[in-house]
Formats: sequence, structure tokens, C-alpha cells
Amino acid sequence: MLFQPDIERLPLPQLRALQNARLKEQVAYLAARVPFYQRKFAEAGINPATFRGLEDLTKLGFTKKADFRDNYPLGLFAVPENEVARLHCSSGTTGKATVVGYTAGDLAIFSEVVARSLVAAGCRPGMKVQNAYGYGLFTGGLGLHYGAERLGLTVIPVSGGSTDRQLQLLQDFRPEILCATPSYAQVLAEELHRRGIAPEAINLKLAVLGAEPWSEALRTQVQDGLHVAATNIYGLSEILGPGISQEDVDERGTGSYIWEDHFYPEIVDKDTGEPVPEGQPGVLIFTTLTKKALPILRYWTGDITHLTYDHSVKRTHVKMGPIRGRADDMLIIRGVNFFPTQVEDIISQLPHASPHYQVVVTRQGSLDEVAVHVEVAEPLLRALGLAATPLTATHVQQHDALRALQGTFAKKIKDNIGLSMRVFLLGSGQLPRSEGGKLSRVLDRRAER
Ligand code: DLL
Repeated sequence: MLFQPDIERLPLPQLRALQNARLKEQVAYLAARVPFYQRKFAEAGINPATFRGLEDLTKLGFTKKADFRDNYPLGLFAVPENEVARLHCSSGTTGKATVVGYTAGDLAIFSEVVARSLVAAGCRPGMKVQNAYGYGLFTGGLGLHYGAERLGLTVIPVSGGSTDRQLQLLQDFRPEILCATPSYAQVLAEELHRRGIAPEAINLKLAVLGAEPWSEALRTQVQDGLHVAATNIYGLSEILGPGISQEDVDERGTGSYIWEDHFYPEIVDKDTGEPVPEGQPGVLIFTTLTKKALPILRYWTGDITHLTYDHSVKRTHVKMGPIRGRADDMLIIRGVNFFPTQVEDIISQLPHASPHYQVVVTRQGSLDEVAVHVEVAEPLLRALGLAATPLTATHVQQHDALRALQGTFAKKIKDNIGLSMRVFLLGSGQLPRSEGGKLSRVLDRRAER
């Protein structure tokens, strides 16, 4: 399976006709099977028998994370349990997990769109891939695994973590492709450098990075450090998992193609829910067009981005920009709006800070207070003999390099964002991660008093 022009270059009128037909089928299917959607159709005054397709879609409200929680565990499923071939959970770190499921047919589509994504990333049958996404309930590990097998790659299913072993395998098995979160790819690049292993001593050529927001600065660091072309892969469990959109290796920096034959995207205003014009930022919404176990209409991802059609490129499918933050992550602190990714941009300019950070907002009296917790980069910790111990305020007081990092960081935040934030330095791995290896970038504790 390689580039598929009949799907990826389908002229827009035909793509719309395909989406329309599939959406009508999906609505009729849900109307016959899922009480949650039967109620939603009734509330919106939609008669599934006369539903016209895309033009009627916006009459329907959104499906939100809370709807999964209210129907925990399998209340939104459209098939009996014995037709569910696999279950996964999304990586939420608070409350009940979001449970998602797939029929055997859904899994075939999952593999197909991941394989298609890997082709766009530059992967070709016969190459080897080191898959450092977490295996388990997280969709990243198994999602990339089966997509890679479908494409005809040799898979090294190492999962996340164990940096020593990752580096060993990179040298011994010589894979051309690394699949990992961008922050972990950066850890590997730094470790390679620290151990004096030349990027040429390994055989990597491509990195397929996703599952968390990342910046162009991080792309440069990973590309330079590992000698790879790094592309973005995006997805979410509620809609499928990885493979909903993917950047083309020759069009890096111009957005990721959304596989529109399976997922219909919209961008809406985060306050009004109304559609916004092409190119404008808003909340990304997805409707599944072909899923059978858990079809979802108008899912509110909470991710902020924009969509653009670019007719001069390889494919007709729409491109999404990078995720600039989440609707529920945009913070208003003492009247200043800011996205945690602004903190990330500053961190990427600080050589002694790692990309692992967390913004914590609390309220003291009537004033909002913001603290940024950031893990110090490993090389500095090692140089100070602090690699194995949790970092405390006393350590920071004792070492000039740590005090300087703390001071510079706080000053840059004040200068660039216009807010004073307290900066706390931590040792590596001290911030809590979810099973998928992800960090919640924001803890908003203002309501907890
Ligand atoms: O993270 C699926 C995935 C696995 C994607 C491996 C790519 C690679 P969830 O755990 O359900 O699924 O988390 C979904 O992660 O709504 C975004 O906020 C964020 N996210 C995923 N990919 C990207 C990306 C997987 N490329 C949530 N850039 C999504 C920015 C991303 N954010």
C-alpha cells in the first residue's frame, strides 16, 4: 500500500459527495442503535429519514467528553459487546477514563489510515520502525504498530521509556523510523549527544511525532539531533487514535492532512460554537464517517487550530495547522489571556530546561497566582551530580546554575507574556505522567478552595 491518488487526490466535489453519503448512513445507523443520539436528533428536530447530510450537520449540538463520562463505560457504543474487537481508554488524568472501542472492521480502517499517514511521513515498505509510543490502553502504541505492519514495515515494539534500551536498539537494529512523542524524541536526541554517539552511528531518517503539542523550535532540535525529517501525526481516542491527520514529509510546516474520507472536520468559535471562516482559529470538531463500534457526531476536541485548503499540493484533503492550545487550556490571568504553549516557546530558548513543564493556577484571596514547574535538562543535573535525586528548593539555592535558570526563566515569562509567575525547578521525571507518557500542561486549581 502506497500513495493512493484515487482517495488522496479525490476532487473536492466527489469527496463531498462521498462524505455526504457516508454521513447519511452514519446518522441512520445511530438513529437505529444509540439512545444518546436518538435523544439528540429529537432535541434538534432532526428526522433521520430526511436528514440531508453535511448541510444539516450543524443543526446538531456537539458531543463532548462529559457525554462519554455520563455514559461510562459502554453507553455510547452502537454494537453489542461481542462485536467489539478491542477497547482502549483515552489518557485523561482526572476522573473516569474515556472508554473507546472498535469492531474488527474499525481496526482495519485504523490500520489503513495509520499506514496512509506513515506513507505521507516518508515511510516505505521494507523499512524498520522503532515504535516508542506507549503500548497498553493508550491508542498510540498499538495504533502505530498495526498501521506500520499494514504498510509492510518491520516493527520494533519497544514502547515508551527505557532510554538506555532505546539507544541500544537504535544502534543494533538500525531502524530508519522513530515513532515517539516529540518531547521523548528530544530526550533521545539529547542523550545521544551526551553519550557522544554521532547521529551517523544510527540509521534514523524519519521521525513521526505526535500525541502532544510541539513547536517548530522542537522540530529543529529533533531534526538536528537525530538527523531525521520529523513530521506531525495527530489523533484522539474518541475519534479513533493516531492517524486522523498527518503532515507530508515534503510539505513540513504547512499543516497536516486530515483524512477526510473517514473524518469530517469543522472549526467553530470556542464561545458561540458557530462555524468560523477558513483559515481562522477555533475549536476543532470531528464527525466519524465510517466507524461502527463507536460512531461520534460533532465531537468537541477542545484543540485549537485552523483549517486550510491548499490546491497546489499533493492531496485534495484539508490541512489543519499545529495545535496552538486547548479551548479549556486558554487561561485568563488577571485579565491577560495566554496559552501554556507560550511558556513552552520560552522554555525552548533555555538550554538548561527540559520540555517537560506544568502550569499551575491557584487563587490567593481574589488574586490569581501562576506557578510554572519545569524539569531541568538532564545534562545540567548530571553536571551538578543531581541526576538521581528529586530536586528541592535547597538544591536550587546551593547551585548558581540552577538559580540562574530559575531567574532567567521568570524574567523571560514576565517580559514576553506580561505576567509574573513563580518558577519551580524539578529533577527529571518528577512531574506526574499519564499512562500514555503525557503530562497535563495545565492544572487550574482556582475552583478548589
Ligand atoms: O494522543 C493519539 C495519538 C497517539 C496521536 C500517538 C498521535 C500519536 P489521546 O490520548 O486521546 O490520543 O489524546 C488526544 O492529544 O485531543 C490533542 O490535545 C493531543 N494531541 C494528539 N496528537 C497531537 C499532535 C492520542 N500531533 C489529544 N499535536 C488531542 C498536538 C496532539 N496535540
